[in-house]
Amino acid sequence: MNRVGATYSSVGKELRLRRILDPRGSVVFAFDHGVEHGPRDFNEDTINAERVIARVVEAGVDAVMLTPGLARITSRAWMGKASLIVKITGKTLLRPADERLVQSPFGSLDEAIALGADAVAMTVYWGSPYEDVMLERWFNVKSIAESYGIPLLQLAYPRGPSIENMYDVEVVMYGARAAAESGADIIKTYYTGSTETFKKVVESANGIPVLMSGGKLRSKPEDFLRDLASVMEAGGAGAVVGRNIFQSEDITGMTKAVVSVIKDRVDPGDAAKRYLGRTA
Ligand code: FBP
Repeated sequence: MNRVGATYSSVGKELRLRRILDPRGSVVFAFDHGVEHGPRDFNEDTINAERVIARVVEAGVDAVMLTPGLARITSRAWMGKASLIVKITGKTLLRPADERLVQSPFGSLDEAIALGADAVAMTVYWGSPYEDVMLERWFNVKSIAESYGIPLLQLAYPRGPSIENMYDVEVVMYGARAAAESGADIIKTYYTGSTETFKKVVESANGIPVLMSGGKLRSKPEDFLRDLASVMEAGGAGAVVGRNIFQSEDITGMTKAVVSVIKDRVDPGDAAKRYLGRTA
């Protein structure tokens, strides 16, 4: 293949993206909840991050998305076994409610590179009164990441006082389009509730891969697996899942079920039966 137009950084970016994006569909394990939500998300077992990550990685995810500090603490669990996405923005629920519409810097591009990251993740709350602050940081990181060939994953979350329903298809489409126009290499956003509507989100991203954001633990795992199947049918590139995996009664089984639905298009009911022992 003629690679004459390629630059060092375009080759580097392609190499890194290949480590995350499986053409069959990608599964990324998000585990930034210690900062985003705090201890309420964990139990006595899952408070040990390395133990959780080891199980999920063993069960076959493509990548883990961690804060720089957690990547360091848990490196034995993922190193050489899954790709690393370092998330360098964050906020805690300890801050006042009206300050939660902005994510602060939570690490740097340099730290992510030092950790060997395959991509860097940053949140933009489209529609927030602090949109400009988050965009300024996004573009500062973007311009340097571009020169090093580091892909940027954007958590493109529409949130703000003028947004009545952040899962509304037009609103999610808007965020996905804006994320694509801001130069995101991978977009992570909300599921809009149906294949038909999620197709529009994928179209809105104009070819930039769209990953579904997991969301709160569903009471029935089959329901979550059905959403994943719908995302794949809509042309989604996979999912970034946190709570629906690590808050599951069977972390390994749920990870395998998620992987099988996304990568092998196993029927959600069959996956729940096979990996979680659920009966219809
Ligand atoms: P989940 O699958 O648990 O929803 O994780 C995805 C994620 O984006 C995390 O990366 C982040 O911690 C959390 O959701 C954000 O949650 P919130 O909607 O409360 O801001």
